[in-house]
This record gives sequence, C-alpha cells and structure tokens, in this order.
Amino acid sequence: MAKLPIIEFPDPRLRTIAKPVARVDDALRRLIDDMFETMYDAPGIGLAATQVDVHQRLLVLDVSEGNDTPQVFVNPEILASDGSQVYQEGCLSVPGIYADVKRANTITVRALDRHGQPFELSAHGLLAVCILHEIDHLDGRVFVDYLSPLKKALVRKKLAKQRKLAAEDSDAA
Ligand code: QAP
Ligand code: CO
Repeated sequence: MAKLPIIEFPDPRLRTIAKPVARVDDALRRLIDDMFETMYDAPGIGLAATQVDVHQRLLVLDVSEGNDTPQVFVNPEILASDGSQVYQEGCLSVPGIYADVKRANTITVRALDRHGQPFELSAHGLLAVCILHEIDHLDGRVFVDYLSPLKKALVRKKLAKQRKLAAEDSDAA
C-alpha cells in the first residue's frame, strides 16, 4: 500500500468532475487500499478520489469511533434525502479550517462495493454528512463553497499564511 499526496484548496484540480468507474478490478482495489492508507494516516474520516487527483467516482470513509469500519462507495448515487442538520466540517484538502455547513439529515445512497456488487444504504447524522461531503468532491465542490464570499476569502488568506509559516519553518530547519 502507498500513501498518496492530497491536493489542497484552492488547487483548480479540485474542480474536476469525476467520471463513473467503468470496472471494479484489481487496479481499482489497489487505489481503494491506497486511499484508505492515506485517509487513516492523515488522520481523516473521509476521502474522495478527486483529492488524490484521480477523477473517478470513488470515495472511502470510516466514521466509527475505533477507526475499524472502512466503507467504500463506487459510483455513489443519492436516491433520497430528507431533513436538515448543521455540522462543523473540515477537509483534508483544507487543513486547519473548520466551518458549519447545512446538509440533509437522512439520505439513501446506492453504490458499488469493492467487488463491484451494488448495495443501498440509509444514513443519518455524521455518516450522511460525510457521504454528501465526499460526493461533493466528485462533483468539483469543496465545503468552503457553502460559506459567504467574505468567509471564503478569509479561508484563502488563512491557508496562504499557514503555508508561508510552514515554508519558513522548514527553511530554518
Ligand atoms: C469530511 O474530513 C468530513 O483540517 C472528512 O488539519 C468532515 O477527514 C465529513 C482533517 C466533517 C463529515 C464531517 C482536517 C485532518 C480531516 C483538517 C476529514 C486537518 C486534519 C478531515
Ligand atoms: Co473534503
């Protein structure tokens, strides 16, 4: 398995709309394993293929307490959604930034598993937020897109400052 580099906002590659996965084969399963390694190592609770510069409709997540419940969604489709909830979200592509986002509270999703078998799942709360957040990536959207233009500008500024400080730190070392 290998850890993959994660693209960070505002990289324009995060705007790519991912194409459906044509075949769930060994190469895709290797990518899935690498995405899990990348996500757990970060650590994070969700990762879309877009974030590792692979523009195919695939996401992985694990919202369990023990980090022992990996879930894969290939070609995910939202069949139904209901209600609303506000959750403080973060993103491995927007490090150090957290903001409230309003999304559906309950969803039904259909996808393929790592063997190409279709399944349906009802989700609510954090799992629903995570699935919707990751499907947004596959459609070229990032959670900061839901913020006001002013807050989004502040996010860009804060990220630029963090990167400058990190670069200075590594210069000094
Ligand atoms: C998406 O997010 C998500 O800023 C997954 O410095 C977030 O794994 C779904 C992370 C909230 C539902 C609710 C973020 C790690 C991880 C950071 C993540 C950071 C280090 C975010
Ligand atoms: Co994200």
